[in-house]
Amino acid sequence: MSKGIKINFTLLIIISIISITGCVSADSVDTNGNISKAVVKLNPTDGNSAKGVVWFTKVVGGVKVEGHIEGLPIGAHGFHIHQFGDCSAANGKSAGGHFNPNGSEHGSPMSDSRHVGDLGNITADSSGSATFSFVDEIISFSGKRSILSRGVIIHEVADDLTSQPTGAAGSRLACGVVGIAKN
Ligand SMILES: [Cu+2]
Ligand SMILES: [Zn+2]
Repeated sequence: MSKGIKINFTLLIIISIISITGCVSADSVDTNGNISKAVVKLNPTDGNSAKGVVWFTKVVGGVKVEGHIEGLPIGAHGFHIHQFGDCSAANGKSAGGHFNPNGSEHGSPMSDSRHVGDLGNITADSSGSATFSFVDEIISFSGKRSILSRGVIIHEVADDLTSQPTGAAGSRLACGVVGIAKN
């Protein structure tokens, strides 16, 4: 083998290693297709100002939910995964009802009986911002309970965690669709 060919061959190997590891480490989907992180960008519905981003990260025992929402009225707001990843309607109603693949009753995220999409409430401070982080044991990135491509809704008022089937959380202030995160 001539010296020139050897150098080219070495370069090729180095470039291959960089591109392979680059793909694996910079993506939230591993080589087996398992997803580790998802994200939703929430946009205000017609006439409202609530907006923000929520990240979903696979952790031991569940999925960590971390977000920051702005432009909210002060106080608690119902926060749910809804059945459809469809925010096309001006009022957000196209996202359908709460994501409920098990046909359960509406409830608190801590309850045994809840919709998969029941994530409870987020609370806005005096500046209209809500920052939150918690782990949910029910939502998933695979199978029947997968939240990928589903809708996320922030509501006008608090979810009372009891009223059927919506928690009486009022109208929809912001809507977004859960997608696979870049990293
Ligand atoms: Cu909702
Ligand atoms: Zn519900």
